[in-house]
Amino acid sequence: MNDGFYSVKMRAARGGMHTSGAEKIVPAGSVPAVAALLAERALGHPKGAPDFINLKMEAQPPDILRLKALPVETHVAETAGEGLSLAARLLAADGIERIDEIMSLLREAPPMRGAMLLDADTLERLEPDRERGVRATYMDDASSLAKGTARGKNHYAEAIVLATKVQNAPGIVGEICVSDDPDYVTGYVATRSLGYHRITAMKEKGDPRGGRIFLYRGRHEDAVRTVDFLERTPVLVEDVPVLANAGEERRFSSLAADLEKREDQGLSRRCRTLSSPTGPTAVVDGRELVVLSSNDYLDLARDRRVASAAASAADEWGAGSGGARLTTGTQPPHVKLEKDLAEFKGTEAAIVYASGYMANVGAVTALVGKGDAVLSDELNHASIIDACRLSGADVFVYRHNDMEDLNRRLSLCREHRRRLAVSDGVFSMDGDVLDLPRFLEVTRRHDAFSMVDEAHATGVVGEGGRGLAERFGCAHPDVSMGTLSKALGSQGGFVCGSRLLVEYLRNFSRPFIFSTAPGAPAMAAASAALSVLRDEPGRVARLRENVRRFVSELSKLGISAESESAIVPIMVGDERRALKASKALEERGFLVPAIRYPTVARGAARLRVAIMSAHTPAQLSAAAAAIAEVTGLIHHL
Ligand code: WAQ
Ligand code: MG
Repeated sequence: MNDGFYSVKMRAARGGMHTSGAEKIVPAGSVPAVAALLAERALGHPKGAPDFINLKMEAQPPDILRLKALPVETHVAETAGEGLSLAARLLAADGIERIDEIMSLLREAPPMRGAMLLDADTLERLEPDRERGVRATYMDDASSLAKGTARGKNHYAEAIVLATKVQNAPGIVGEICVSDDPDYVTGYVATRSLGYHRITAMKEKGDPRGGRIFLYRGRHEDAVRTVDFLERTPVLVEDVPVLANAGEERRFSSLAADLEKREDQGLSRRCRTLSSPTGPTAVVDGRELVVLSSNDYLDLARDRRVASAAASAADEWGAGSGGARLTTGTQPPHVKLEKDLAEFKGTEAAIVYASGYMANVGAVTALVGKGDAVLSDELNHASIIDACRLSGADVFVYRHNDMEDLNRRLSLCREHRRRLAVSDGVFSMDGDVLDLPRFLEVTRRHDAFSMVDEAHATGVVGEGGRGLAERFGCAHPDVSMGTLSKALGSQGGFVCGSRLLVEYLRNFSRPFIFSTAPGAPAMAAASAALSVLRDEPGRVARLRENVRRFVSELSKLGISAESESAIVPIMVGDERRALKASKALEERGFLVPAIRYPTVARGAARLRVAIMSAHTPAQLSAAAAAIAEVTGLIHHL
């Protein structure tokens, strides 16, 4: 058996009219299969069953020219006008002018089987047969067999093979292509140096006119060599880039466009990798930075007692729980933690969720729904905002920490079945604290449920870090939500409240019912953190002292900041400036994130400093000095 290559060509017609055509270059052994496949393709063509099929198989020389596929770039054009002017700009960038004239030649020519060959500068037509045009042939994707020969027509793969051969032909400087398929509006321009630029709209849908123009520079008498290369020299094209289908391309390019817009607005986000345990310092990109952005306020995440509680729970109970709490996911560490949390807060009961976000969504959506009212502080955390929206209740947003406004709005909600007022305890981006006694007074007056998110208050606010009720010496709200993931150094969220409330949430709270229970290691770690907190209340005092020290250092440097928690915002305003300030701080050795929309309002970007009990006085004064320097420079950044 012959181990060379064969060209296999198929051409089919019906009533003298061309219906389909295709060509392959394949090893001898594949010829029968490919011939069968192409016959099948001809017979099944949507233009109708052919009455004539020509299958031609020709041996090729063993040393077939192999060419690397042109690089591909796709441009989304919304209209043909947009697409055509983009095509013109691209070609002009490679020295091809007179595009308007070239385009009208393409549009006005009668349908041709091949391409026009034009002098790129004088626009003279050089093709020997003007009715047929120049047909590039004897070419294939080198890997088409490995991929399995496509049954249908793959416009893209065939076009990239053709364009690659054409741009490698002597004298050719560019190509323009518009499909003659009325529904296929994607076309392309190609040059050897720019590559293959797909443009998703090169004509209006429904327009059957299409065609190709090959642009040539050189002596006209040499054009015969170009035509000979295109029509006779076999070529295999390697590394044809795989492309998603056009619909997918369009779907994803709409995502790419949104991302680009965010980038332009200074709003794009990336995850930084900290390649060391969380703590007051961390290694980022190989450098040790002072971390001023961790919620691990009491430095408990890496505390030996906390971390080894997680490790031994993993040994004893496994890494994951394997089930939802109501099915098979409840283990002794879950039960113990809920008891510990209730005891810590001084409530009857507690319920644990997989995250703080879920605790908020779980509590709010269980308590209120259609026909109910939920009242939410305008600066509440995103998880509360989402919870309110998801609940289906009527949502009323009241002015920040304005109990008069809350009172007024509650008095307009008498007709609702239930009322729930929900507020952050410590506002996560501003660091200020809810006036809990007044909040309780107003909600009680209107017979509304009160809910407070103590995510940033737990371990921080109150003598023993027990939160707002401890700090104000008042009762708890009906629903006291908190998280295990911040000062407790673990992972998860919780709600403390009455036994009735907790039983209700276990039955009606969808994120509790339908999530896998967090693993025993996270539960055991949180229980260990609570016991450290009980034994070492000095940590909370040290944190408070650090915040006081940092704020007073800042004020000595002329920056007014204040905080009743561990969060100290430094207002910047403009998003890009905040980003630049954050970068400048990182260059100086401090990790301070720029907080931007949608976390805070547009134009209210800020540096958000989070203090830890473990920061040293030296770290804090150096940080204050760097912040003063950078914010002083900010208008020049
Ligand atoms: N050689 C020269 N010209 C040709 C050839 C050929 N082998 N085949 C077709 N043409 C000319 C002919 O005038 C056609 O009317 C015109 O090109 C368009 O051919 O998604 O489908 O087969 O990246 O309709 C381009 C975009 C699709 C692909 C092109 O062309 C993508 C296409 P069609
Ligand atoms: Mg066609």
